[in-house]
Amino acid sequence: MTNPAILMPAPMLPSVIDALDRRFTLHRLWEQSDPDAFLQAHGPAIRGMAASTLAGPIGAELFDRLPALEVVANFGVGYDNIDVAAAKARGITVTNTPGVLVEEVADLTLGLLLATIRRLPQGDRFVREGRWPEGPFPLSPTLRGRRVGILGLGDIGKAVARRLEGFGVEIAYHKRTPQPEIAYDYYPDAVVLAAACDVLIAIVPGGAATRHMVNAEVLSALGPDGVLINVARGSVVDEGALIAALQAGTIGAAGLDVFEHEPEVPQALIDLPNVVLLPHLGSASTHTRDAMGRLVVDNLVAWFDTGKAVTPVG
Ligand code: NAP
Ligand code: 8YV
Repeated sequence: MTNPAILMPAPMLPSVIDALDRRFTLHRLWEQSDPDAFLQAHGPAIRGMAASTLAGPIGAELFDRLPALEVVANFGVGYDNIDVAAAKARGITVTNTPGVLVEEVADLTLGLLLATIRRLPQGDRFVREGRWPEGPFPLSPTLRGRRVGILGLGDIGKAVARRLEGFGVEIAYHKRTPQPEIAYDYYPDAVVLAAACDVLIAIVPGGAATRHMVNAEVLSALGPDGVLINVARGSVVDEGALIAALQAGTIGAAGLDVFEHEPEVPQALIDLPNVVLLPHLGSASTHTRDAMGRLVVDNLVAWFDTGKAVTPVG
């Protein structure tokens, strides 16, 4: 019996490629000189896909060229890169990588929060530029006495909250469904959460439902000492409104791991002194990316061995 054919639209970790090569007939779309002709010739035989955000949006247009597609295994817990409704309409199962990256992303979130409030990258630059002998680095704002609002108290939001408890700050949250068993104060939307807090951490999924959830009104409610941390998706924050708020001093600072048009970062953000910018590093350790890669492979293997994925979405 021939191995099921799997399409990989964009490169993934060598460990993932090797594992899929051993078990399946793996087609590397990005290596094809004419991807269109390749899909024309081989699309009808493709039964699985290993996807990532590097491949761009995956939806009806591609699915129509893959009539035998059964399963799309996404490298990432967020799957806003995939049109799940279009997949569902065609009976295609979508999987993601929950669990294995939760603690890593939460660690990064706390690192970004401290770096932003205590201006750690700015301090590092100060030393490297030889400016310390000229006088001390200016005093920074503080995390002390702050109230932190978590927008999206899911797996990662809860892991962030657990860490914040150790920092002795007050915690509040917003999500669509309140969880009365959780001791933190619940707020019914992003504006009232921001008004009650002076740090806002965005960790909701991306997509239409959360697009620009952090807008000018939310930023204004956060206030002039307010700090925004975005580790969710760039689409969650209205980047234009954020730049305007930072320039006007409507909020105090921002720490951003994600952007509306990655890997492009607006020059206006780069020029601002009160912003810490990271290139989407949330899960980006060797340890965690390897675990995510194994789950992508496990999902495809389980699907073709048993007809059931390990971590299907929805
Ligand atoms: P999760 O466990 O599914 O949690 C998502 C949370 O967001 C839940 O509390 C959910 O609660 C809430 N939510 C969903 N839609 C909402 C809406 N429209 N309005 C308000 N709240 C909403 O997911 P997770 O594992 O914590 O991951 C969250 C997201 O983080 C991912 O989808 C991804 O976009 C992002 N992420 C980023 C990185 C990075 O590298 N920066 C890494 C991993 C993940 P309700 O359903 O009650 O609303
Ligand atoms: C990955 C992420 O960097 O899991 C997610 O949702 O944003 C990150 O862990 C990304 O998915 C890699 O493509």
